[in-house]
Amino acid sequence: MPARYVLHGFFRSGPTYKVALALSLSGEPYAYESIALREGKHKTPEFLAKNRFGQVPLLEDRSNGMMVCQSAAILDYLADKTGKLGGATLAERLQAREWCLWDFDRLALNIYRPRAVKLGLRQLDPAVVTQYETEGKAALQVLDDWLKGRNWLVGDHPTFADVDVYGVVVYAPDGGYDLSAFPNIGDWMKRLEALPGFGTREQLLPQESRAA
Ligand SMILES: N[C@@H](CCC(=O)N[C@@H](CS)C(=O)NCC(=O)O)C(=O)O
Repeated sequence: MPARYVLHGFFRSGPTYKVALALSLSGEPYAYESIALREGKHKTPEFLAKNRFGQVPLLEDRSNGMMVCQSAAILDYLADKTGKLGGATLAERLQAREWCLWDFDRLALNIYRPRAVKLGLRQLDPAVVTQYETEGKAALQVLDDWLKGRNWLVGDHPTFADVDVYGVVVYAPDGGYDLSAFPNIGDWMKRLEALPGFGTREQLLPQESRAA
């Protein structure tokens, strides 16, 4: 029987990695559809019919035909469907969502954009990059302070908040950030990397499509 989920994504996409990581940590097999962003495959009528924003990741649930976009919404959906990584209570679920919203507001772009510049995927005025870096460091400090004396972002167990934020922080060195300045983040990353089902970007995001 084919896998229930199809992840449509791009191997260099941080938000795609978040979803692949949540699926893997949840022990959920998935097919992978590689979307060639450089060829504009995400802006074709066929893809836009599945995701109005014309972006990856997109999660297809073959059991009910649902197409879910925006990585944080996908993580929330998967927690609902798998019963994993969703927090122990409604309060924890809400806190996990709060972290995801904070992440995209304060952390993600400040890391992803300087990384894209370093990889030659974007060209930005150096003053803009400096602004991203200043705000990125401030956000990393908030995260590091929160993790002092805590194993996980929410409650006593890993949730999709950890996956969401890890899926950004792991790209920070590519963006020129020195994570050794944030020891609590480093310890937390090691804890997450030790979880059963953990896979690196390279392990979870192939450059080619993969059936399952
Ligand atoms: N907030 C979205 C961001 C998704 C996103 O930025 N995707 C990028 C790839 S990493 C993309 O599809 N870029 C092409 C575009 O926006 O046209 C999420 O978390 O899923």
